[in-house]
Order: sequence, then C-alpha cells, then structure tokens
Amino acid sequence: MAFSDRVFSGIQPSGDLHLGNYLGAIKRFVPLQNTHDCIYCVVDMHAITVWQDPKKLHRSTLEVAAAYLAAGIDPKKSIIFNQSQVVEHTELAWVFNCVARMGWMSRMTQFKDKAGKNSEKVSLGLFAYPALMAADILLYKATHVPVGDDQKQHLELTRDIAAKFNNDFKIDFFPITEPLIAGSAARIMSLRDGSKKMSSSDPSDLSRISLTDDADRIAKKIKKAKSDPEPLPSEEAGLKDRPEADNLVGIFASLSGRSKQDILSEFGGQGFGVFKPALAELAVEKLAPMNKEMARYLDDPKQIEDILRDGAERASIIAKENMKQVRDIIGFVK
Ligand code: AQP
Repeated sequence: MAFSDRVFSGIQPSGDLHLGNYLGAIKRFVPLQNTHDCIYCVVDMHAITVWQDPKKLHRSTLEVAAAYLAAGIDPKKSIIFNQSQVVEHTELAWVFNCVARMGWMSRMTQFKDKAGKNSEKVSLGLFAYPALMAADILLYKATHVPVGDDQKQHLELTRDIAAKFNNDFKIDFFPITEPLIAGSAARIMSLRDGSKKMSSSDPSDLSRISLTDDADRIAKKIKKAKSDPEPLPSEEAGLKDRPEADNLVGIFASLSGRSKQDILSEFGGQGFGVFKPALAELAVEKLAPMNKEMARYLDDPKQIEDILRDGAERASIIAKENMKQVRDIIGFVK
C-alpha cells in the first residue's frame, strides 16, 4: 500500500528545553511543514514515566508548545497538541504492548541508562515507553519522524512493531516509518563532557544551554565549556578523538546552517580563545529571538491552551478513524 507522506514527532514536557532538543528536533520540524503534512506533539504521557510535579508538568507542557510556536511551527498548517488529550494513544499503546516482545523491550538502551541499577524501582511505564512512542507515531500512520540520534533504537522498534502487526494480521496496515536523523545536530553533547549527550536530566546546569537562558548565561556556559589546549584543525578528520572540540564545532555548524568543514576552513589554526566568543555571539544571535517569542506566547497561556485544544480535535479525527480500523482488524466486537 502507498502511504501518504506524514511527519510526526514529539517532545516531553519534563524539564528545561535545551539546545539538543532545539537543534536535534524542533529546528528541523519547521521546514518539513513545506513538504509534509506535520503533527507535532507535546508528549505529556511520556513525561509521567518519572514523577512530575503537577503544576510544573502543566507549565512545561505550555513551554514546549510555546517553543514549537516560537520556532515557527504554524498551528494552522500543522497540528500541535498534547498527547493526553487524544486517548487513542493509550489504547494503541496497549495493543502494541501485546505485539512487542519482552526481548525487544529489554534491549532498549535508553531504559537501561535511565533505570541504571534501580530497575526494580522504576515505573512499568518507563519500561513500556517505547511501545507508547510507537503508538504515537503509528496512530497517525506517520511515514517520517524527525528525531535526534538517541531515538534511533526506539524508531527501529517502531518499525519492528509495525511489521509484526502487519504480518500477524496479514494486512499492510501500518507504514514502516523512516527516521529523519541527519547532520551535525544529530547528537549534541554535554558542554562538560563530550562523551555524554546534552540532556535535561544532567545534574549540572553548565552541561546544557537552555532555551530560556539569557544572553549572559549562554555566553558564560560557552566560556566554561570543556575544550582542549590544541588549536582547531583545518580538516574534519582532525576532530577525531577530540569530542569536546567536535561538539562545539558541530553546534556552530548547526546553528549557522553551515557544514563542519566550512567552519574549520574559517577557524582552523585558531584556539578556543577566539572560537568560543564567536560561538557565544552566534548562539545568542540565534537563540535570543526564540527566547523572546517563547516569553511572548507564555504571557498568554490561554492562547496556547486554545491552540493545543484545536490541535487535539484535529488529531482526534485521524486517531479515531485509524483506531476503529485497528479494532476491526483485531476482531474486537463493536
Ligand atoms: N543532545 C541531543 N542532541 C540532539 N537531539 C536531542 N534530543 C534530545 N537530546 C538531544 C532530541 O530531542 C527530542 C525530544 O527529546 P525528549 O523530549 O524525548 O527527551 P530525551 O530524548 O529524553 O532527552 P532529554 O531532554 O535530554 O531528556 P533526558 O534527560 O530525560 O534524556 C528527540 O527527538 C530527541 O532525539
């Protein structure tokens, strides 16, 4: 069956949005609106796989929606909504809990990283999280999912679930979704440790640039970012075994929309004393308008809530139709 092109992606409202979320995901959502039918979700049900303070969850949900809008996602053209307003996500997730195999789920590295030695004490939801993510995507028969590199394994699981469902019921119902992971922003690393991804759960605030950081804070964090004593190389191959330098050059490339090689052609031979201030200036120039727009949207929470409700109504139409067909395929009595 030919599936029409549709993009789906989501972000959890579980803490401060950071530069990794912006460059790896949100920024890439915007141009896709010109070529695809797009659905962008605030995945609040994913957020509660770990404890969330209710007031903060509410605020963070509005913040993620504000970031979508501030980045340039048009709520008339694309659908913006929060996951919990469309109940079919949980219904399809249950079906997928019954399709996915324990062995597949047990191999998910993000669960192992997040649960650590505490796997007896984490929620069942944290373990089942990738089945809910597959449901988010396949509920809309999305063909393409823009995500950061850290979500690659979950996307592979989504493809396995779709294929097994199709095979079990001898029907070509779900598309085999393609991840859209590309470029220097695929994995933005911590500013304090080039071997760890930039993440909202890192205890060090200096490890990440938050989208709510002001110009002074951005400049301070870049100044304090871990680097090395060598000058930058003139060729990309020279970044090998220099994770911090590679990360800072990647951030520069991604913020400016240029290639890493292009950046090295300009800065090769220069030290971080020159490169870091240039990076700070660029980061402030690119993030300040977004920061200002987010604040403007957040000044009017009701407007954001209206946009989310309207988006949820439009998403529900697609979700209800697809879920009705899933129930028929499974054999549930109506
Ligand atoms: N460091 C990153 N580089 C590139 N892309 C990233 N993403 C996250 N971190 C980076 C992408 O942002 C989207 C939303 O991510 P999420 O809400 O699912 O959060 P996460 O992946 O769990 O990452 P966080 O925010 O850092 O949370 P924790 O600390 O809980 O791991 C996804 O497309 C993701 O790939």
